[in-house]
Amino acid sequence: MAFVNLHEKEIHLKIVYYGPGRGGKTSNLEYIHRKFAKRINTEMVTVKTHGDRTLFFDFLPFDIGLINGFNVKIQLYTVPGQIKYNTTRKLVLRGVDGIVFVADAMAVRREKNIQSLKNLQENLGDYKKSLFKIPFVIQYNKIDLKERGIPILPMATLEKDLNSKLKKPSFAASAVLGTNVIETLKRIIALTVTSIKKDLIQEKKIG
Ligand SMILES: Nc1nc2c(ncn2[C@@H]2O[C@H](COP(=O)(O)OP(=O)(O)OP(=O)(O)O)[C@@H](O)[C@H]2O)c(=O)[nH]1
Ligand SMILES: [Mg+2]
Repeated sequence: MAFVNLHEKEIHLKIVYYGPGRGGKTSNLEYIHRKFAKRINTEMVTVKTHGDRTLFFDFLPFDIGLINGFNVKIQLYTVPGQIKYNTTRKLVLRGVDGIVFVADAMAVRREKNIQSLKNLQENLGDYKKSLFKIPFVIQYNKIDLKERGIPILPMATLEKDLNSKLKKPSFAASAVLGTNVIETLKRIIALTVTSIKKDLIQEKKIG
């Protein structure tokens, strides 16, 4: 459940970008930060090893304004995709309200996507949460590579591999060009806000 301060009328929503190493999670946040630089008056926090790999996580907070009289603050996080950092991934998932799964559309990364989604399911399970219930959006990233002659998986294959059971909203995207990056973000925010509203109404905290 999101952090809700009834006194200050403030809600914090935690959205985590998850997915295989080098899939483009950090690049999504970097694009969002660049695009909304004027409106996001905080710096993006990021810890990288050599070669740009995320070591702990990236963190990007921003306000989306008033919803039902509550000031809604969004906190975007990325996890480190490298297999060896599972403890950190699990920590970042703590208290998560919504998830974007950034899959890598490159044909050579097919198995890595499937492995990473499985890993997400397991880690969420440890928090008694389910991918079927949590606000969730899938992004098939790096579609721009097709133009450069790099083999990309057909969307139908990606959908079959990753979304045939979940049936969640999905976007073909390019985090470097910005294609569908904001659309992905808007969709996950909308799903997360709707889900939190439902929870709050159930608990009769808002009318
Ligand atoms: N061509 C292309 N390259 C991309 C795209 N998104 C990310 N990349 C590149 O892929 C590499 C990895 O991107 P990151 O955003 O660091 O990936 P990550 O998912 O944060 O990786 P980890 O932190 O290791 O989990 C970088 O060199 C990016 O420039 C994309 O849409 N198209
Ligand atoms: Mg990263």
